[in-house]
Formats: sequence, structure tokens, C-alpha cells
Amino acid sequence: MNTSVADPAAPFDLTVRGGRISTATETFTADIGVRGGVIAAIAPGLPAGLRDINATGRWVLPGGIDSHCHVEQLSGMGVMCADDFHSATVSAAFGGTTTIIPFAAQHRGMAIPKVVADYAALAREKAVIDYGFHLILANPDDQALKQDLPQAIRDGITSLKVYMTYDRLKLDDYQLLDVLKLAGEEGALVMIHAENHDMIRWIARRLLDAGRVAPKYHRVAHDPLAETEATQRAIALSRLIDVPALIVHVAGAETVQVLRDARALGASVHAESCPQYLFLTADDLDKPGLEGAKFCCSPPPRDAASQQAVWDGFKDGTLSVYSSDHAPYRYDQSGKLPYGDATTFKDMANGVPGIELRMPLLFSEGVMGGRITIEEFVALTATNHARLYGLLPRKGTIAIGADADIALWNPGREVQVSTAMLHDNVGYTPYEGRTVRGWPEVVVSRGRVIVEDGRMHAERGSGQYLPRGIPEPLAAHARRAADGASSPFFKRLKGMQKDPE
Ligand code: DUC
Ligand code: ZN
Ligand code: ZN
Repeated sequence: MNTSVADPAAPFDLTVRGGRISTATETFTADIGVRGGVIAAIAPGLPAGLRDINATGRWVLPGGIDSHCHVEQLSGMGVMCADDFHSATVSAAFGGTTTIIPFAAQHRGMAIPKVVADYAALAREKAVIDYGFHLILANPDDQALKQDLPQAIRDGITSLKVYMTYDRLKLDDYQLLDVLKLAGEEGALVMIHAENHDMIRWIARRLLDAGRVAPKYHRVAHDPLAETEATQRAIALSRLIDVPALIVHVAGAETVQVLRDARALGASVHAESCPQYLFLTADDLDKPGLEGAKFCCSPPPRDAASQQAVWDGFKDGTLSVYSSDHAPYRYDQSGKLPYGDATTFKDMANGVPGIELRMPLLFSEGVMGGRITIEEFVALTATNHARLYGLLPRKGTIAIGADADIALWNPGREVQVSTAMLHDNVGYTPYEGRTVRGWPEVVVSRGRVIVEDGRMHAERGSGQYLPRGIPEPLAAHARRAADGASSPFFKRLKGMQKDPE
């Protein structure tokens, strides 16, 4: 690759020199010239910039996009996150991530425009890296479907998360169809938390009645079949009306296979998984006392076979985005232990932290461990997120004209993970004591060197809001609709509406 659109008269603000650059499709050695926060040139032997960084011996990769993280948000169980936009974005940046997409969360009774405006105000004041928002939708009434959602989508919130479980958030199948239909018409991607609510409730009731309250029973209540059944149903709903959907935080082997089969049938179903499903198992919930609460997320981590299935799913494209699902709840009364020692598995805030370690864990076990290529790493941590959530060509790749969001990874650096080295506000990590190989030592956001020498150099509030464009699956959906193709259901409906001869 040897391309340059740089104005030779003006010096670069920054030159990143001599690194091994990888995108989702190729790897080559070159310099990167940055001007005005944007990549202006990629070529060997670029002239010196106002600032030069020697990247010899480093992997030069796009800054990561974490498209699933909970920040300064009220959870489905009504618990507030321990990380605000400052601690979350600082922590993300130290782990090589330069864009996050957290959730503006509607709970029942809340008006969507106010939810979005309030959330935007929090981010504007504190974020140090760039961010977009998804919308969590708890109340798909006429006001939402006819007015507020179309407006939010046109304002650049081009993805929604909906839940098939959690009392405060759960939508029924009829409502899911309403949301999918609207999303198809307006061009938004629907992210689905797929677990069968009644299966979980039914098992949990029996466990609690029998006095089985320890964290390890969380993994029993959230049986793999609850995930598989809900995923199958979500796929069926999406196929019925031919609207793309994305299943978040896939954990179980059978669910991966269900997704693979649906994709083989041509369904536009996309899927995400997370570090906890590659690096933790259900056994982690079985710790003395309430310690297992630190590993308690929904769906829960499963077994070694499911870990392998998630690796396989990433490898063959069944799973295309790797996100943290960072859900920062402290190991105290504010989060995991609302009733102290008397807390049952049903009371604990669900979720594990991981915004900072997401990329280092995958770099170490995936790239250095020989399970995935460096290009696959880039696709899974950055480019596919940009594709699925309407951020290409600005984010998620190293290309002329893209924002200069770049991380310099030192593959030779070994780091022993400890809570003390992390920058979130959670107070523990489920990955305590692990050694990872490879670390993002320098991180650049829109041309600003924001992490260097273990220090943060970006000001509070210097991150920018990203109104997002149409997600790729929705663009394809619009093309199919324009070609006259539509779902079998709509074809049948049209047939039924014909006047009798
Ligand atoms: N499950 C969720 O649905 N959200 C946050 C974290 C979790 O475990
Ligand atoms: Zn979820
Ligand atoms: Zn989540």
C-alpha cells in the first residue's frame, strides 16, 4: 500500500513511523501521516511531522470500538453503574479502545427525548474519547414508535437494544415485531438480549424455595436452553418480517450453532460475544462465600466446549463483534451485594467489568496464542463494529480520510493483570492475576496522543459525540426492499390483500 493525499506543503501534525500496520484485510509496514485529526497519508518514508512517534517493532492498529458497554446507566434491575463517562472512557483508552457506544436507557414511564438529552449532557462533560449511543427501549408505545424513535434514529442513534428478559425491560414477541418493523423502515439495527424470561423465573423460584441462594445458582437459573430458545425465537421474528437483528453477548455452544444455521439459510442475523465467554466458565461462579458474584453476568459464562464454540464462531464469522459488555458494579451494597451477606443470586447486579481488558485479553490469547490472525483481531475489535453500527468510513480502520484513532501495541510486553493497574471504578476484575502478552502502549484519538508512558493526556469532555449512519445490514435490507424482495410473510399478506377475481 502506498497512497498519499497529503498536501506536501503542510507538515503533518503527527507521523507514526515504521510500524506494522494492520486493517481487517491486510498488513504492511508504512508510516502514517496525520493532519487535523485525520489520517492524511499512509506510505513509507513520509516527512517528519510536528511530532514523530517511532513505531518500529510495534503493531499499529485501529483504535478499538467497544459497541456494548454500560456507562453511567441504570440497569435492568435498577442499579446505577459505578463508572461515569470519565472513568469509563479513561479505562477504555488505556486498553486500546478509542470509541464506545454505551446505552441511553429508557425505563418504563420515561420519555425518549429526555433520556437521550440527559445522557448526552453527562457524556459531553466527561468523555475523553469519542462516543455514540444506542437506545434501550422499554416502552414501544405509539409515541415511541411513531415519533420518538424515528426522530432518534434520524439524529444518529441508529441502533436499539431490546430485552426478552428482566421485569423492568422485557418486551413480548408482539412488541419485538413492532420494534423490528419500525427499525427496518427507519434504518436501525435491533440488538436483542435473548434469554427466556419465564424459564429463568421458574427455575429461580424453585432454587430460592429450596434455599439455594449462592452465586453459583445464577448459572443454574440461566440455563443454556433459556438462551438458545430465546435466540431461536428472536431469529424467527427477524426472519418473519425480514428485518436484520443482532444477538448480543452470545455465551453457549448451542446458541452459536443456531446462529450459524440461521445465517446459512440467508438470515440477516448478526451476533456478538465478549471476553467473559472466552475466558471465564460457570465454575468461576462457585467461589467461597459471595465471591462468585464478581463473575455473575447474564447470560453466565458456560463450559470449555462453549468457550471453544465462541472461538469457532469468531473464526467462521457467525459472531462478528467482540465487545466488553462492561457492566461496572462494585462488590458492595451499591452493586453486587445489596443485602450484604444475605444477598441471593437473584438480587446481585448482573454484569462484569472488562472495558480496559477486552482488547489485551483477545490480543494475548487470540493473536499471540495463534487462534486468530491480526486482521481478524482488527475486524472483531474495531472494523466490524464500525460496519454494523454505521461508523464506517470514519472509525474502525486505518485509511486515508478516517479519524486518526490508532493504538501502538507492543507484542513483547507482558502484563500481570491486577485491579490496581486498571482505571475503572469497580474495585475488582474477574481476570485478576492473569498474565497477558501484548499491550497498547500508545493510544491516539483523532490525532491526539491520549495515552503514553502510562499516563492519560486527554481532557475531560474532549471526546466527541458521533451521530451514526445507516448500519450495513440495514443498507442491504433497504436494497432488498427496493428490488421488490420482501419477507415470505409480507408476500403472503400481499397475496391475501388482492381483490378476489
Ligand atoms: N447482562 C446484561 O444484560 N446487561 C449487563 C450485564 C449483564 O450481565
Ligand atoms: Zn444484555
Ligand atoms: Zn449489556
